[in-house]
Amino acid sequence: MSKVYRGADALVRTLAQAGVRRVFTLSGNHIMSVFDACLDQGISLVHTRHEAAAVHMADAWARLTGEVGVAMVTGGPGHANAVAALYTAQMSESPVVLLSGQAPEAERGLGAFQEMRQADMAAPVTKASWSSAGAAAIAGDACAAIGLALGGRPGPVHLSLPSDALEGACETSRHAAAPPSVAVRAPLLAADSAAKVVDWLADAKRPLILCGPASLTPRGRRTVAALEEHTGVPVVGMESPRGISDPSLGAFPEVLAQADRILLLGKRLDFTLKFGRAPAIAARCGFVQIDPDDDEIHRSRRVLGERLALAVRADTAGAIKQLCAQPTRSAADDWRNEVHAALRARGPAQASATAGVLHPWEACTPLQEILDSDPRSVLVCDGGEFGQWAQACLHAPNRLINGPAGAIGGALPMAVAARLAVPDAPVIALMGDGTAGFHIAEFDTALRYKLPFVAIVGNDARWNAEYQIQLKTYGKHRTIGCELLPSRYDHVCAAFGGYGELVETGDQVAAATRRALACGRAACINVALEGAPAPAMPRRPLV
Ligand SMILES: Cc1ncc(C[n+]2csc(CCOP(=O)(O)OP(=O)(O)O)c2C)c(N)n1
Ligand SMILES: [Mg+2]
Repeated sequence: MSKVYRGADALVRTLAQAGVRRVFTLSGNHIMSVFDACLDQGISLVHTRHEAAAVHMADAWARLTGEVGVAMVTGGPGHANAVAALYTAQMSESPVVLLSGQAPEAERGLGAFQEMRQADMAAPVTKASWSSAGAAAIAGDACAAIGLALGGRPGPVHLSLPSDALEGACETSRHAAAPPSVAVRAPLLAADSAAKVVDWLADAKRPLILCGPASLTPRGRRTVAALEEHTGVPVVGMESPRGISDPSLGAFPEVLAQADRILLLGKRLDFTLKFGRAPAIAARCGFVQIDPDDDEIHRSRRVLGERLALAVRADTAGAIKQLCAQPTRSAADDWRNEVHAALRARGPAQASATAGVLHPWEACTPLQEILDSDPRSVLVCDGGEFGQWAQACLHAPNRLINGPAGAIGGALPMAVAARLAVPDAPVIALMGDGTAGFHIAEFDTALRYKLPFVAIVGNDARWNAEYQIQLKTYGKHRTIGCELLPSRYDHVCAAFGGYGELVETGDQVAAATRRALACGRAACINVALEGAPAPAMPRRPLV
């Protein structure tokens, strides 16, 4: 075996120097040199059953650890499969780098095997997307990709790697670039701007600080909690595709409509906030925005006009620190209590009227005790109606949801990566039956790598979220194309070698989940479910 130092070696060395410990991947012709190079650099590969699953895993890893999450796939169709999952990472502001092998540069334009305009394809769902120019460029490109993903508003970056660049020789000393020690950040918020913002908030009667997904990582949640403590202004994190109707925010719309001043702190003014329009937000409510992106600020200016009192381009995490460094001014405790009561508000307990099936409330609530049993528990919730119930009923210090992208299917692979990121705590992932089918083969990945977690599949034998839309919009005689079979997803998991149980009564949920956790293998609890609509916003906050 020759010991030529290749582009692939430069890539892997650069990743290792940047602190990357594992790469989520699926093999393919164009990237086998990188697999080979990983043997020498101590980077572990987690190889999956679908390229989109590899990206979802990198996304979950990034959100839970705060590190960059790296996915690597082969060129052409492997790349195309991966791109779909980048949208979830993009909307969740998750620092992911997708490395895709590519047809060799020497064959470009000749109709090469799996030749495709890969960088163009990934561009709309990434912060930056390009193809490496050759072996000598790879280390620098990898550094740049990581720095870009982590900096500013975090998000996915794509780098295509022609196979002849990966396999081509490059010089060790010249081309192993220094590791990216710091991300490419937006400017720091100046102290006088921070003082102005704090004063502006203190002069409000009913102020709110709204944060976006990047501030809702485990570390982010701790810093925004400190910001609320310091300023006395309620801070609300928003990361749901259902926006202000996020079921985990209870009666939030009631207090949002009363706010007189809102600080958008890295929070986009988009559909999740009804574009700032009344009645969701009062027409006279003023705004200040601190955001790492000029584009976001321009958009807010266009939409809000004079209601935007001040807008500053600045790094979000740095701005939180700077705001916390300002002297506090007295804040209205009544308002803060009112906001908290609204956020806590939930509808009443629910039960299914049909024997042998559970209402989603009965399927979810028994799990809280298990999540509470460990301070590092991980809760993963997908979308769909069952996902909304899970988000309304359950909370945990480590929480991953599908995010503003609103794409379903990521929860199962995310749970696998969550187990790697948080090795010794319970990982519980809740998803609908339709959703479970997207990446069900990732039970195999979990079993191969001995990564136990419990998937709770709410099985109502339909794509219920869409069925509910049909009921409301077209009536009960015009439902079509949303029915599924009451399939035994627990048996599917068992067939891969995992643990499975069927649950048909509420009192079995906690016991079955405990048995699943105790068995130490990936597990699926298939819950026979009544297809209820997502929880409606409770009308009056319960204090
Ligand atoms: C990738 C993707 N495809 C389709 C949709 C549309 N969609 C949203 S929820 C949903 C139904 C989900 O069904 P299931 O997982 O069974 O959950 P349920 O709503 O039945 O509880 C569908 C099809 C989507 N959001 N994302
Ligand atoms: Mg369903």
